[in-house]
Amino acid sequence: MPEFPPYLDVVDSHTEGEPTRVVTGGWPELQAATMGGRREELMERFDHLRRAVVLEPRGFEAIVGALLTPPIHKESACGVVFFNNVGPLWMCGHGLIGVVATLAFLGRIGAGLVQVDTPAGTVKAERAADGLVTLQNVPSRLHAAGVNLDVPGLGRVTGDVAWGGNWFFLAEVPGLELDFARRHELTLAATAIKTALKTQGITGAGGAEIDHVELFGPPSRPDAQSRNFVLCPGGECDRSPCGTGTSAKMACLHAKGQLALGQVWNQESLTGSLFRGWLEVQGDQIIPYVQGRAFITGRSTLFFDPEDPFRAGLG
Ligand code: PYC
Repeated sequence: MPEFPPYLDVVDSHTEGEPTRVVTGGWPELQAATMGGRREELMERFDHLRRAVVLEPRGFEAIVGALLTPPIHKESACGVVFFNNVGPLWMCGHGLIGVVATLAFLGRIGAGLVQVDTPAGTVKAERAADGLVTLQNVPSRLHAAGVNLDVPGLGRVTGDVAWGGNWFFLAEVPGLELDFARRHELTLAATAIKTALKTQGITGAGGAEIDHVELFGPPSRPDAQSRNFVLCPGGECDRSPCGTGTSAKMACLHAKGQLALGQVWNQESLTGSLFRGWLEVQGDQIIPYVQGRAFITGRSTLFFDPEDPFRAGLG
């Protein structure tokens, strides 16, 4: 059995409904010099701690973990490696907003601009005095438009492949009601799409696995343009509108001439919460901005009793 530290300090929050657990202390320091290297190191050396933090009995499958590390760039406040119930993420929009709220809660930052290094690249966020966070995400792009998939049980599904800090397949599937109460049915449909992507050899750039599926339908809020359902890599759905997913969506709309630079896109989630987003251009890159709010829900210390058969998590 790999070694456990005596304890881990964590702060819990949710961003527009989606939980984040930030590990603020107790995790042995990662040695890799790059954020990509730290992501690998987390998988290779500390998978037992990833599982222990986010899985039952200490967590549950929708929680995204965020390990704070020293920064890579001297202008950054910290680095962060995100992880979920099956492994590390490249980037996480709701999680980054949760990290900013957590740093503010701990008194490590005030209102204003903060820069954070992630495995997908360095991002910036601005925290207003009232707690609203505006994330400036990594450059996002449409990778392949109008991809046809034959999906058992659903038939022909046409969608786009895009990068928003994670890889997404984005589609509208008529007949599916995007309601939190229907999440199990939606999860089955999105999982069938993910399986079809794999069997039909459809990937992101360089053969990267498309590990998020995002389905769209009409909004229920008058202030939103669209409602979504996002299947995350571990089979859970995002309770927020998904920061990287909203970024990918805006990049697709822009590439198709349906969203101008600076035009606001209000993305509603499956739970009715909202991210406000827009795009800017920097050189030849499209930079998404995503605005949302996180609330601190707890602060605790996790213990790993050597006698506990489930100290490395369940499942
Ligand atoms: O907000 O980017 C996001 C995200 C990814 C997975 C869950 N949330």
